[in-house]
Amino acid sequence: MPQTRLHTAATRSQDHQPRTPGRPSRINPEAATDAQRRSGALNGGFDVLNEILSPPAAGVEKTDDALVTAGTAAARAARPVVPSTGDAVVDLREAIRAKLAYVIGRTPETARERDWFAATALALRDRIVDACLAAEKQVPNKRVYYLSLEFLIGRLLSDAMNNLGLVETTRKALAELGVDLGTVEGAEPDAALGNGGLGRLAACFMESMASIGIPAYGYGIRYDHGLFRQSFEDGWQREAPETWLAEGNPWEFARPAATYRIGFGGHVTMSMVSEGVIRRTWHPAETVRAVAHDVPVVGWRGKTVNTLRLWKAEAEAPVDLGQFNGGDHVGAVANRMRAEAISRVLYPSDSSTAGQELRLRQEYFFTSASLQDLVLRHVAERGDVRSLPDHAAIQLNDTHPAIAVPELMRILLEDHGLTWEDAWHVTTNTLNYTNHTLLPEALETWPVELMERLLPRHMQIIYLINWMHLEAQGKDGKSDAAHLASVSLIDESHGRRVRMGHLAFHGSRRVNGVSALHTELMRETVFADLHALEPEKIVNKTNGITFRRWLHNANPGLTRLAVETLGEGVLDNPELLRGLDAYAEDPAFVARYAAVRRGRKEALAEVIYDRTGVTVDPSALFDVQIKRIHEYKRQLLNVVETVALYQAIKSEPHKDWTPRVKIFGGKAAPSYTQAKLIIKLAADVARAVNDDPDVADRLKVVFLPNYSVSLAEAIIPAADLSEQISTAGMEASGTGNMKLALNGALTVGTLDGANIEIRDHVGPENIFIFGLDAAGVRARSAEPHYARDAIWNSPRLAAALDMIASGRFSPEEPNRFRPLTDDLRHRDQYLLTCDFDDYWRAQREIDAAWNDPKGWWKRAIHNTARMAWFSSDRSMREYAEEIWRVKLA
Ligand code: 26W
Repeated sequence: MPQTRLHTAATRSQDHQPRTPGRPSRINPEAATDAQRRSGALNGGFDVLNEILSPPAAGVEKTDDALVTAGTAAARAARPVVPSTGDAVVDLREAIRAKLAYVIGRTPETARERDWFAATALALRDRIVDACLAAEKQVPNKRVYYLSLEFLIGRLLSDAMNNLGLVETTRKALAELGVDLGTVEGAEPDAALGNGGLGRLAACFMESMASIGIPAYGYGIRYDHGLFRQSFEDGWQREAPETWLAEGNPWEFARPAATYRIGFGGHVTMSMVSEGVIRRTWHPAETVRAVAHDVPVVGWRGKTVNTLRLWKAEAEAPVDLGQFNGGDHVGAVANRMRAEAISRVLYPSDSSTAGQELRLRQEYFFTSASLQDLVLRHVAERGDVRSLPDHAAIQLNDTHPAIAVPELMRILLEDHGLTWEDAWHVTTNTLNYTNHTLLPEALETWPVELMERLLPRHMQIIYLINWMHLEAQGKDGKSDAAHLASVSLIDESHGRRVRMGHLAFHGSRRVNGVSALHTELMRETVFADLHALEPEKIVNKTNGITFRRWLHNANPGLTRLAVETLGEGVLDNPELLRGLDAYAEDPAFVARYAAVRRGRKEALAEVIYDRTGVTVDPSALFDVQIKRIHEYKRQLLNVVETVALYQAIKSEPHKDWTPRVKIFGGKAAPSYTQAKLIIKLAADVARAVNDDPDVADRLKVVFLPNYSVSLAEAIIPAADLSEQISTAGMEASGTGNMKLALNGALTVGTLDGANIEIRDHVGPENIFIFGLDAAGVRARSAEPHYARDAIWNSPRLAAALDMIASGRFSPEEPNRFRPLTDDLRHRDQYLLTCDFDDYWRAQREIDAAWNDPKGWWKRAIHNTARMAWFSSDRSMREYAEEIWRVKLA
């Protein structure tokens, strides 16, 4: 057995000690298990309504890190310190004080903001632990295992406080210590263990599963460095390593007792077990240890606590003493470096496969550790691995963990002695696969040669699975070469490569897309032939977002308004938001709704000033496009329209233009040259427009650096307009579109991904749709010279492109943007030119709508009122029922 559990006996006391790597932690177990914490608000009932209803004290609105300027001392001085006598507050205050002293080793006088954050998180974590330990004792009938290479969770403090009903208690406890909660929240680094949509979806799903009571584990990698930090140097994106763990992570429990060996390379031997029964055994050349680190995920009202288990890679031996003693001090740790590299950094691309060996090592590393862990748990609880499908449902988040198909087979065959048929039955009744993209460059394939070298046993298993799969085609009379080539797990057309999507599809019980359109396109395009073989397999599960984070936490003002209008039930049942429809034209309600937005726009204006130096007017229309930078998402369409608008304003400077602020945020993959050039163009256009006295504040352009979950929380409640303008058929779903609409931004969008379902829910009169639909895109792409014709037919587009190409925005380098304009003129794969005029029309319609405030707010309120279906609680219920077959209480 190449992979065995190193230790089984959990050493609880050790497990529960908070780790603060990089710093000797002074742990006082007595203080850490302070009995007082038991009398906290957990036992005292939830003051949720009060938490939401009580207006935040001045200056303690949710803040973004750049806004947190008040130092602890200043914050202390600004607040009168009135000791409380309330039990919950006193208990928490004392718990925080104890953590500060005995875990962090600081006094209130010497503590930095970051120390207060750690002490607060540790004190709250204690309150989570009780529920956690209680959950561990129960064996649920079925658990969900969500395998994802990415979990883009952001900050956890607000989430934890809110779901435990302890926001006000914490605020008061800290205030009595002279510390401002907003400042403490701002000191938490974002856990940016993901790139974008797929990673954030995994985080929303984890929160929803805990909130609706689905027993679940998330499995991923504990990257030392999450998504890179983005800065701008003269408008060019620069990347710097992100260091979220530099001062430890107070939320996590290191679990050295849950460590597994992960093998790589080596060879496979055969032996005869009995007559005719051959056993193959893998002998890896190298092994790496996967050590569990658990982050508790608290559900709404603290009912369920699930676990996000992240694996850290460690070497078998920290140092080769022989080499060290021989004087080779670097060589002595080379092996360790190679092992630890696996969990060192998140791959920063979500648009094309890196195709590098380290990526495949990451994928196998976390998949194998997770499967070993869950199989061990199952056997410990149920005795027989054959009943795995009855008690476990595994969800593969995209193809990144698709190696689970041969790995689960290997574990069942080698470690548990199952027959091939039994192992295949267990595998294909436990695994499920979610597809998140149909873009060809993002569909994973691995060279057979690399797989054979790194995972020789898995490659054998894949060959055997494929052989049986293709044999079955022959039996069904479908043995023509074209059909076999299309359904084969191996692509023979560009060298021999394993198609991870096909492997995941074939090894899963259910395969899902993430919006109605996307699922339909899966059936019609990439998986058409596999779909024809098993028409029941593909199902749709439209994405969702957790309202706790994206409404309650991000927008407490709007939440308070909803609660005051509809009652606190709206916190538990988002469908009740529908009641706001009745207030869409109620002047008093509209005034309050508008005031909430205004407050958030003022706050965002400050963030914009702090980070870019640009002054914007909060009464202008805030037009927001926040997402990864990718050609198919068409930030360039937005920038070209900005240039056209700039030209229009310049040619008629005295016209009554609707004031607009175009706000961009998003990162480009470091190697994605074209995307980085789009960022630079936005920056150069911003410089020209913002400085032009003719424009006089009627158009401002800002690119906020280092877009993150926390920045999204600051931008989304302040947005008036949401840009969802991808080429139809290319955005699988989108989830930012849901967050913005829920918070009352109107969408300008194409009929793509979940935009279509958003239109169905909010009503066509409350969304601005433009451009070609997916069928139109397909037809138009087939026309020769479509871009040339579109530009020819649109003088406005032609003029904007000419201006960019002329070097007007880059006088120091006139040809800088030729790669963009040449591409639009000659190729335009994303049909920007074809959609331009209709986009312009929609934007001018939006200008007119903005000038009718009553009409605008009515539409905004209808958006908030009608988005309940997009709660990830709904998504999770659908998965539970139709994919996982998990019964909900
Ligand atoms: C291997 C490189 C790579 C890495 C990640 C390719 C593709 C990905 C992801 C599948 C890209 C991604 O994040 N897709 C997004 O998933 C969201 C959640 O379902 C959707 O809302 C977005 O539309 C989709 O682009």
